[in-house]
Amino acid sequence: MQHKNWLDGRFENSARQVARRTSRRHFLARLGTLLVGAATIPLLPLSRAAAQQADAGFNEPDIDGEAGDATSCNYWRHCALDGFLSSCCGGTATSCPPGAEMSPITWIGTCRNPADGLNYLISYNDCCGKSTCGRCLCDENEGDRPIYVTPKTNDINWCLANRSTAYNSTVALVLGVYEGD
Ligand code: ABN
Repeated sequence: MQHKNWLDGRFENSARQVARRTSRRHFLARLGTLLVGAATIPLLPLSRAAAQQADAGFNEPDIDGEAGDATSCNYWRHCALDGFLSSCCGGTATSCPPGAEMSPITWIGTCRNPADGLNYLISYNDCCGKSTCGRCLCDENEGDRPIYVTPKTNDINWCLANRSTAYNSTVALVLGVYEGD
């Protein structure tokens, strides 16, 4: 029997790798992964919750006590807001400026309201489709996490899922009382 030399071995390995990568089975496996991945995106609770808000306007729960200054970075609900305040850009703390569209995906923070001492879950939706506002830039990072904890990362342009990815400003929507520890 003839022994394979080093060069034969290298050729054989790379030929096998090419065959593996271009096989029908490999293609179908990749396609399957892609389809399953795409199908699960709308199942994400964040994505669905925020899409409803963006479509239907937003009703916040009743919150006791003084409302505070919505144009200030120190306003309690802005505790994890990294971006320009919609309320300084023609919108309000809960609505985007005219002509801007709310992002259906968001990041979530937990902020304490000093007026009633309760912690609230806050959804930070970016306002998209208009050029950057440039007023009231806040860099509040309470509970901010690295990018691999996606729903808690505030340093991302969440307009990436919108028709226009242009970032204008950000709103802070109170989702409800945080019941955790
Ligand atoms: N989510 C606010 C934002 C937008 C663009 C870039 C960084 C942060």
